[in-house]
Amino acid sequence: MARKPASSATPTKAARKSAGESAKKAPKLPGDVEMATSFAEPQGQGGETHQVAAGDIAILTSAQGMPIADDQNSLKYGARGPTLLEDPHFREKIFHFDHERIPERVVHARGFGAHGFFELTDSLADVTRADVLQRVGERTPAFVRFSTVAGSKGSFDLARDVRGFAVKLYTKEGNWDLVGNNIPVFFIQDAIKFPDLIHAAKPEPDRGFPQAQTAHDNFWDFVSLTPESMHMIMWIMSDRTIPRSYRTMEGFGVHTFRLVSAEGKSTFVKFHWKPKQGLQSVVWNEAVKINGADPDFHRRDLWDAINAGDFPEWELGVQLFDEAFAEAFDFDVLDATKIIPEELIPVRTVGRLVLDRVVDNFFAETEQVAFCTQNVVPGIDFTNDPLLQGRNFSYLDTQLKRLGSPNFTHIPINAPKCPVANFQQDGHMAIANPRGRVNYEPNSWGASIGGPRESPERGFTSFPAEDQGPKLRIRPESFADHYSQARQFYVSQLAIEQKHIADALVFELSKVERPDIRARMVSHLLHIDEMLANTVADGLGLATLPAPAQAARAPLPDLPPSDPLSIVKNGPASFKGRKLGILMSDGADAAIFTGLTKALDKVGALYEVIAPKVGGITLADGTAIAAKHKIDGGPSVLFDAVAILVSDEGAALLAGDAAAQDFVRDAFGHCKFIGLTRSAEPIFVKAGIADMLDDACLAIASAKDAAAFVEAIAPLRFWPRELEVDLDAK
Ligand code: HDE
Repeated sequence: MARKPASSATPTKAARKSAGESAKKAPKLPGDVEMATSFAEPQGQGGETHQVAAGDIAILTSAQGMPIADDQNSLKYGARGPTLLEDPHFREKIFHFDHERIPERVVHARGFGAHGFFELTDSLADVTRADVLQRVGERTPAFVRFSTVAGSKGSFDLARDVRGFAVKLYTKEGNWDLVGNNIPVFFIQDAIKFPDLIHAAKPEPDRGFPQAQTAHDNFWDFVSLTPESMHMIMWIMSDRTIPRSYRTMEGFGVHTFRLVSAEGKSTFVKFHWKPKQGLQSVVWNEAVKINGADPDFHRRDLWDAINAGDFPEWELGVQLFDEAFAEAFDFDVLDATKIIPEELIPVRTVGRLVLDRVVDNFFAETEQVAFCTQNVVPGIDFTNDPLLQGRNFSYLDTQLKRLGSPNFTHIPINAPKCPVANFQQDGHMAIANPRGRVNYEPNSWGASIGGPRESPERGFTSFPAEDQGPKLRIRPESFADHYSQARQFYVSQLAIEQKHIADALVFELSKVERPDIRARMVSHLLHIDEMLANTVADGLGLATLPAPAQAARAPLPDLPPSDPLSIVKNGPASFKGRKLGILMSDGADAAIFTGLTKALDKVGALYEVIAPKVGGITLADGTAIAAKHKIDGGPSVLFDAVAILVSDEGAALLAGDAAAQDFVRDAFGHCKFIGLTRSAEPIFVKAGIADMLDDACLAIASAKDAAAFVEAIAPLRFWPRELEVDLDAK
């Protein structure tokens, strides 16, 4: 039985348009003169793609620019016949789709990037000839990509993990990539162990899980057999690995680099990025829940902040030191498992990094950006840190695999913003081949067509460090102390932060199936802090304490605590840039709501309304307020503090709702500041916490109270509460 062709039963707007339904004004074709914008920036000799006719709707075209008449149906014999191989549009479209994916990064696969600028605030002309570090006030375009390390591209943002903090500065003398982390030390001292470390941290190879977490046997097996990782273990078990936002974490270059002056003098340097927003983290139970409520929590946060004009900012700091300091220092400055305490070498602030523009296209920019540690500029140089030396090979190599061609430098996000002139040519996707007849040098074609020449004056020269000695596969004796700085980090933390480290160790090791691995970890902790070792052993239910691990070198007597190592000591100064969740119902007090939102605006904070229905609520005075979330889509874990503004009827309604109960119970359990109107009480009663309310649960009865509440919520959390709500603390 013949059936009616169903093809254009409900043609889409675009199909109607291209079928010429509006015949009044003929749509412009790509070739027409009045061309305006292109989706992709023209690059090299490539020319414009995807042309858009000015003042009109773009015409859909094939990749070759052929206008498309019908994008809804493939070409067939009859209405129900076989699809014809002849259809060029269908073939091209499917072919392109089939090839959309590129390999994800082998580490740091999940990330998020943004554009901005670096501005020099203090010239480093005295120690380096790096052009970007000469002139105070000069701005250099920047692109930054933040990332987690272990998870794959689609994993959740709040994994307990190190964060990447990779900065590309498009300087006038080439791209300078400072590919750092949010932690100033690393797990290993020699790059040859990197594949083992990453294999151990990633999902176990037979089963393909766990995803984006180190809480499994292989990771703890490897690190417990690798004592050099103990300092890093202290950092990753601290709340540094569960940051509140990319905006609220530090960045570190990790390695010792060199700055080289115009006179050829070398100064060692460690790079620091310090967030103007203060250091902020979440708590573990919260992180677990955020991952379910909003797996994109960090990328959304950065996107929202930049789009709202609240541009995140960091100071660039440098620790500068010479050979004499390096010789006298207790540790080897080439050992990436060590810091130089700021009390010994103060951090000199020399610039600021501001992120003020989100990407236009995630794939083109964030995914295709290619950082390479070898990308330095004249005046910046490497040291012999064996981790850095290994990275210099790895990053260039991995880009070839990921981006498929040595011409990845032609991709706009990777292309320098200064002149590029050399004789490199051809290869896959060569879109910026040099012009002219001459593609070699030396040549005798003269200045105009002979192409670029070296510049001994301006060009990059390596610092002529003297190195000699036999070839050896050996770890220097000066790298042998694995515990002293781990202890220094631990004793620099406040009691609440030390508790979080112990909690994290117990949590992670409780996921480890082999008891001998758990005990081996405790044997290392005994060198770091006996109390910590005992607490963890107790938390794991170890029957006896193991003997201390064999130490390659006895730890130094106590190193002094260092304040910059603590998050809480370097927390936010106000609620600026943070977000209040306001749980509301119909009939909520209008004066309080207005007072609260005005006070938040005043400090530069954000708020979101959570309501029984996403359509919003009506205040007692009849004003309609839009909601951002329906109650079960806006749990309190998404906010820095919460307020409950409800009427008596609203409270009665919400008190019986599990999501509303969770809202207040979680806010309380996560030590958040809570503002509440008198009517809100039934919700707290039903949540079972009404008789526990403390000094950080603030009554709001007027607009004045609301303003006082916003002042009171400046600290990160109300930590004394944790001792009341955590079994481990009792
Ligand atoms: Fe990386 N690392 N890494 N790493 N790393 C990569 O490069 C590597 C290390 C860091 O947002 C890879 O393009 C080795 C330390 C960041 O695109 C790869 C060693 C630090 C990013 C690689 C290290 C980092 C990467 C994977 C040990 C902090 C993400 C994809 C010697 C200072 C950059 C890629 C982005 C990415 C190798 C150790 C930071 C495979 C061999 C230490 C922020 O090349």
